[in-house]
Amino acid sequence: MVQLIESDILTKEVLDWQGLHLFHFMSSSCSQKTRVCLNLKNIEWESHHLNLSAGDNYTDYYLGINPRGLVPTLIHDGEVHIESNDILLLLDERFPDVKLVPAGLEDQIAELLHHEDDLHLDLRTLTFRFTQPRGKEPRSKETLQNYRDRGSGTVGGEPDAHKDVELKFWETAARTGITDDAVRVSAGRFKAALEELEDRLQINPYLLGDEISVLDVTWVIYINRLVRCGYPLEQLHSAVNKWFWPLREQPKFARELQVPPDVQKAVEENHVNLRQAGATLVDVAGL
Ligand SMILES: N[C@@H](CCC(=O)N[C@@H](CS)C(=O)NCC(=O)O)C(=O)O
Repeated sequence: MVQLIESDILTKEVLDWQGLHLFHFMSSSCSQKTRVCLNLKNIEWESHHLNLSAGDNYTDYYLGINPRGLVPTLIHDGEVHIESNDILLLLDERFPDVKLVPAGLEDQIAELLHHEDDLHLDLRTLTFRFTQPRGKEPRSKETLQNYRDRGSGTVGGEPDAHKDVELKFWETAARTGITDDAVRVSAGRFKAALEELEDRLQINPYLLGDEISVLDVTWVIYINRLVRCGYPLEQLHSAVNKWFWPLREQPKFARELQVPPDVQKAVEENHVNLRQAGATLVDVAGL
């Protein structure tokens, strides 16, 4: 579990906050899965919305709360928790009325969530190339300098290497764009992961058996994004497709996955242009 210690946190006021507070962004996948779990568990929480496109996550204030500058961050009675999957596991322990981590499956779930988290930058790679156009420099030099300079830079009192991984992603994106090679690698990883899900869903209605778990939530969110990128879900993974849509349409999921009409329009126009140019996700990745 990644719970920050006092020296990691420079925005000290949050240490006095009571109740449950979530820093999140409407269209961030990690925020979406956290909000869906909160909905499924009927937990009340206070919203602190950040706009990642506007660099709200790189202010002194927010980097003083989460030194990684990522969303989500959960604050529970003054404790600051980062890393969405750890947050989901923590919520399941502290609010057990609706269980999303079935008893006996804790270790297996932790491992499977770890694998899902490993694919996070692959999801970002595909998102930034195949949803709405993001421009040549998705995060400006000035924004990235703020990111470098601000916050404690530590997690658990130790210098945090995650920040360098993030900086490298944005700097590479600005230098080379999202390349065809990067797309092929990321799409290939997802295809392999979805083949494993397909096997699971041949024998069970949900990924880990007869009941919904956090693993279903996290994968619905990822797959929703892949579909938005033009991933051919129905053609490649029919059992996943059959499991995905009814869950995605449930109100506790659907309300967290809404897209503003102007963004939806931009995505659709982009897909038309990509089709005309023979440069869709299917074309580039050879799916
Ligand atoms: N492993 C982290 C990843 C968090 C993450 O990368 N969040 C993204 C949004 S989904 C973010 O904050 N991105 C920063 C940005 O786009 O500037 C977690 O699961 O919480």
